[in-house]
Amino acid sequence: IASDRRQELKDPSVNGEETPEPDSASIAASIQYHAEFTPLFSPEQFDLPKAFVATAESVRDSLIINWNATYKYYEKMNVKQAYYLSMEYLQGRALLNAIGNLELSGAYADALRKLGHELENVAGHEPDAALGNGGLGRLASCFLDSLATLNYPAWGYGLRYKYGLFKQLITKDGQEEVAENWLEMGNPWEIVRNDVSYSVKFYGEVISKPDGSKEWIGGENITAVAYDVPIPGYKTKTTINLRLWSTKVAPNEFDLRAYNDGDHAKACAALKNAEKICYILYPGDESIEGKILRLKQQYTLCSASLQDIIAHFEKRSGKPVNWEKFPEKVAVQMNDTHPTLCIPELIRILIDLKGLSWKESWDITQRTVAYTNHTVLPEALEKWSLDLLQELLPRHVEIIRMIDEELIRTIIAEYGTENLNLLQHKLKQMRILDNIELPDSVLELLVKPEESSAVDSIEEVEVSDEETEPTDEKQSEEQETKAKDVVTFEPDPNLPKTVRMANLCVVGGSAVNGVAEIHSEIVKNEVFNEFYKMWPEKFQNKTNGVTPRRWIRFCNPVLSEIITKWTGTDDWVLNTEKLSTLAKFSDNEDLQSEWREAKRINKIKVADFIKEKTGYIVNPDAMFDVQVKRMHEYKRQLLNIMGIVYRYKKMKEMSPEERKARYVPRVCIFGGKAFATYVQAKRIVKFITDVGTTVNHDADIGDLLKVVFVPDYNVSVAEVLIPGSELSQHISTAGMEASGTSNMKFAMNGCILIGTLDGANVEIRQEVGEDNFFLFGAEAHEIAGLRKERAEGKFIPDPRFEEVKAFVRNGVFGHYNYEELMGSLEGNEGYGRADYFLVGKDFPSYVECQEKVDEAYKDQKRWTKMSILNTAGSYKFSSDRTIREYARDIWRIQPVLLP
Ligand code: 4GP
Repeated sequence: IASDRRQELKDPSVNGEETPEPDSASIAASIQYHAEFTPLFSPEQFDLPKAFVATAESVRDSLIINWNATYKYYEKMNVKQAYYLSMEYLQGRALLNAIGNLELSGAYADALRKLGHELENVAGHEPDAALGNGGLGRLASCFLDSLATLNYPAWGYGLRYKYGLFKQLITKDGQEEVAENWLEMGNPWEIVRNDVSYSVKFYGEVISKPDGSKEWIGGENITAVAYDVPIPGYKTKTTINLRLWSTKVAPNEFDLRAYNDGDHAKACAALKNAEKICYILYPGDESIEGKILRLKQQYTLCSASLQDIIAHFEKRSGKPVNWEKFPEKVAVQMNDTHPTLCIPELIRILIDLKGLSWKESWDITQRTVAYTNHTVLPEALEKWSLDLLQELLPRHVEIIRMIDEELIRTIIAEYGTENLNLLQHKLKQMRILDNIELPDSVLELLVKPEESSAVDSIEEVEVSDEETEPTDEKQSEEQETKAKDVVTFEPDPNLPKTVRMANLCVVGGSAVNGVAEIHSEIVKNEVFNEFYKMWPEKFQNKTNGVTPRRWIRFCNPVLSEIITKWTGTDDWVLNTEKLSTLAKFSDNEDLQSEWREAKRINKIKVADFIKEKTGYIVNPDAMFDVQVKRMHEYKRQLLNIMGIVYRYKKMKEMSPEERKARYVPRVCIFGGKAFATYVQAKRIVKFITDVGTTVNHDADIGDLLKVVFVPDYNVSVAEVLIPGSELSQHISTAGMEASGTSNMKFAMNGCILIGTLDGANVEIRQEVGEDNFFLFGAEAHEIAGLRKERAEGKFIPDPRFEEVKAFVRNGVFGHYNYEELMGSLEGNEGYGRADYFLVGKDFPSYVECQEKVDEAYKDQKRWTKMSILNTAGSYKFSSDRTIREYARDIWRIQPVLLP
């Protein structure tokens, strides 16, 4: 009946694969069909929520056709495929992106108009798929878009969190978190594959079998089920897959007897236990239960994905399976350390289930897996308690011990056993197992034959400082002091025994990459320096990028039209090098006035949005100055707001005429979520909103200064704010921001950056030109010295900074206790790390740089030229460029065009 009805409605997807290009009439029919048959809504209405679901389902039909064609072709050609494993994907909304990529935006807009709705309003009813926290998750989503667009055979794997991260409310007390129920109305983009499910085990024990092999048995069992989200490429039929795992109770685990006996809690325990794994992203991990849950999440992602990847490989390769070929057909990328367990999991499957030897399995794994590092913050380099891991994944711990032993042997082979001091240093830095005794077989290597009968081990050996290896001044100094100490390979009973996941990634991966040039240097020279010295060839840089489809073409249609007009083609969406053509017109008055007009249209949208979300009315003729990103001390939203307070204070001290002449009117916009347990970040949110409350109601100031905190920053909010921004702030303490990607989006949209020499800012400044970037602040190589100076009490703060702190302490922004916040910017005992992020140090250069921004803005011709040159110079930061580099240098995959 449904099929007949579809015929009647002339649904283009009914008659199989060869469908004519859909026109607005056939699209309208398809939307009507889905509206009629969608079970979510009552029949009489066709309101916006229903129109959204029906429209999305009609788009999904086209995507499924392309998805199937892509899948079948890859099967047939048995191509090498890359698999991106990530705990986070910040997909945002999909409707406009999908129809844009299918080049059906016009046809869909017409069809919906026929049915009484505007496409933009319908699209606004889609909830954001916010399965991520920050940059790392959004990068993964940009990569999927580029992979599909460039026709690379690749899939993403992740988890289907029921509630995502959280929804941020801004109240008078600052940030409040509530669960984000993004699946409440169903998700029209996903296709549940009940036939693609895998069993995932926890706990239990490992038994040795008579033939010497091992088996992991018993424990808790759950089932991971695949939910596929089709990812369409731009102007191509290639549609790849984002496979998200959802967890449910394993068959036969539901306790029917308990249920019938009335013990419902007991009967449902297994059910809940399985389902809760996929409730939220990053559950609080202060408690032991929280830690177990996070580990279970990570292992679920790794185990289900690898079982699936291996099943594909076996199916495609036929019998008998030649496992040697596995790395020629499969590349696995670990997005940060969260999927590290895929290393021991792959080895476990190969040894225990496929019967390969340790040597073969280890070799295959190392050739298959690669690792991207996204942060240098020590607290983010994951470490798990050995005991916890041992209990939850006993077989994996055995395998990790084998990898650790293999590593120790490699280190010994490289550096010898003569210099035990040096060896101790290397093992301390590089071992995967931290503070854990050396395996006996290794201890034997360290004991000279004549000593072996006298001592059981060489836990304590006196060494002389002549044997140290002075690689550089700092190190030789360090070693000199240590050389006088006793060398010991015994664990310290007062320290925890842990597994260092990042070290496991470096050892197990074929490649390790940072995400911007400066960050990759820090990765080599600081974070993983000892590994770099041993395996320099493993280390690479892959500067991040963002998709120009979502981040200009679709979110900024007015600017896109101008770019197409002035570059003479819309080809720039695929070949961003074409953007550089704009540079030669940067002084052209016609282009300049069109450019300004586009910005104004986008600013009006931002002003409307601000009014809707915060109630504040802002003037679209003011400069829009934006800082949107996760709330974190190193990103220094505090520096920004302290600068604003300084500006406000100066304004208050001036006559109205004076301040009008001196300052450009500004709307300072903030957005970003603070992690629920991050107290200091939440204090900063509260501070920003309090400053806004005072400043925005100050009649003396009027439109000269407004401070707005936009709640619940996410992909869709970014799509509104970025096109309408003029200045954007990327002001992290140098050396701490791995790359940043919103800086790239802002530059692409003709927004001028104020920033430190950090992350990708360095490369953006190079590309757009030094004159078109507002630079300030200490550089990465100075930071350690500056922190030392601070700690020794030698730092003398600028009087302007002292003035601002005193102003805040006077209660100008209300009676909330700002003592902790202000105190943290001083060397005071008891306030944490005493301005560890060097806000006080960079404050004077920051406010002086902001004065230059005002001067530049007063000259609108100059400003517009800078803006055009930012777009023109941003072409390198397309994720298409980044993905080509990963494909060429790490995954070794080729584009595959569907016939
Ligand atoms: C982020 C980094 O903080 C950011 O600099 C970078 O651009 C982004 O990854 C993508 O590489 N890191 C995270 C994280 O999101 O959770 O560590």
